[in-house]
Amino acid sequence: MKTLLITGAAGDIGTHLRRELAGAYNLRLSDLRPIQGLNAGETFMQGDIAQMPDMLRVTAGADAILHLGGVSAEAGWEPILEANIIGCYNVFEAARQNGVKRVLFATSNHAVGFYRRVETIDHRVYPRPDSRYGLSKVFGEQVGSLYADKYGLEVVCLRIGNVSMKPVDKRRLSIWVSPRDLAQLVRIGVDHPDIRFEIVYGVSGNKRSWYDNSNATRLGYRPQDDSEAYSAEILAKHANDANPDVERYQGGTFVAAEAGAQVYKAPVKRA
Ligand code: 15L
Repeated sequence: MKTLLITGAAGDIGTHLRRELAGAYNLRLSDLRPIQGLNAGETFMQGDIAQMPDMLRVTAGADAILHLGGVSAEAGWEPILEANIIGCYNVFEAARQNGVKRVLFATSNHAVGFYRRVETIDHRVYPRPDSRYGLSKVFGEQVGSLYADKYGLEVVCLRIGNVSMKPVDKRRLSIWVSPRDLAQLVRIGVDHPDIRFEIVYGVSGNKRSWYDNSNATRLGYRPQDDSEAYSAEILAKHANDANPDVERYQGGTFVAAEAGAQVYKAPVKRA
């Protein structure tokens, strides 16, 4: 059975995936925070992604890495720099040094959050990060591209929408991913025989999706869930946001996540 290292495994996504991937792989869980209550098939190795010696230690002997670790929302530059830029680089570089062939990188819808909601975008669009957090995710995708082209790593970038048991608001109806659909994408990422560098959207088969996820379909993804089942309930509770920028752009509040910031009206299409 393959050993899958999950960084940032103590977080919400890691916790969902531990449950969904149980029995599929030996799960090597890593995080700064300790994880209590390990299940059969799980081991824990404490590590700080910002410290290269830690990453060399935790990645050694893994068959694949799912890199979830880092800051998971908009924040100041310093924590983003340490965890999402230096930390992300360390994970790819440690994988290379240890001969771990395959890396799945948890990127985000916020790498492309300045696309408008009237647009449908695929895996080939130019990045349009909506925040320093989104920018760090673009950086990680490009580290993956470099390491695939230069060193032959097999890299899957999962542009994750919002993971939860049910979509929580109107925006999330378009970007929701159920834990079992995300787990299916992870399994494709770990086990598909023919991967070089891929970007897929980590979303369920949502009727209201802003994404053309044909690259995931090509790799065999067949989502089981669709947020539409929750739309009546959500839309009865969630009106449009009072801030038109939050409503206009796919990234929602992340486009305006700075005190007093004016959002420049990004054009629908760039020249
Ligand atoms: C993300 O990338 C975040 O990690 C998550 O906390 C949510 O904010 C999600 O995006 C979202 O857009 O809902």
